[in-house]
Amino acid sequence: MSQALIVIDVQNDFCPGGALAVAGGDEIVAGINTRMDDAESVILTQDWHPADHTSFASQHAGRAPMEVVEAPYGPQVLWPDHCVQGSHGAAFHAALDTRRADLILRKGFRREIDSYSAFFENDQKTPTGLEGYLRTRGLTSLEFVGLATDFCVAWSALDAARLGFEVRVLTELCRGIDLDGSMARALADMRAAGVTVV
Ligand code: VGL
Ligand code: ZN
Repeated sequence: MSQALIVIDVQNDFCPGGALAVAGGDEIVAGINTRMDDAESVILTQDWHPADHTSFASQHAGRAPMEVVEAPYGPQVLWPDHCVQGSHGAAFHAALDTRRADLILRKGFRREIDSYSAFFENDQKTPTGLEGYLRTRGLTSLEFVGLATDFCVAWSALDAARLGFEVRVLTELCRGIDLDGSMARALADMRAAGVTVV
């Protein structure tokens, strides 16, 4: 069984000082670099939004970050502007070793739709292409680390499990946002879906 380490969104905006900072987001970088040594393949994802992305609260008059609106594809949390294409915030954390990456997958680049998962946009239908990449390379066992545990990591791991991959999430190398109990819910959902949460 061939194994891939999938590193989710270790970008400046999700680290302390960033626009959507996750507490301790920078603490996991060194451990992720070490983990790359044992991985057969390393894949990085990069949240990559146009400046007028509809997930930004700034695009909705009278709305504040962390409020939830109804998008055509379901409930959508409104975020502070983050990971704008080409910005410093969208760049990988400077200490992340990007040299080992076989693939850098960008997501969230379409204005009208958010994409937490590395596999599908938030309509849960539009594919990013990652499934095809993994299958054509024969990578069947996936290990997830990165940011944020309860959003992009969890949505990616849940989709991967649903697609039939063997999935592990290393929580020591993840950090979460924890919005209204989202952390406990994400961990429970992943376990219920057959994800090995370590
Ligand atoms: C993420 C919220 C918005 C994440 C990305 O990487 O978990 N969360 N965009
Ligand atoms: Zn985003």
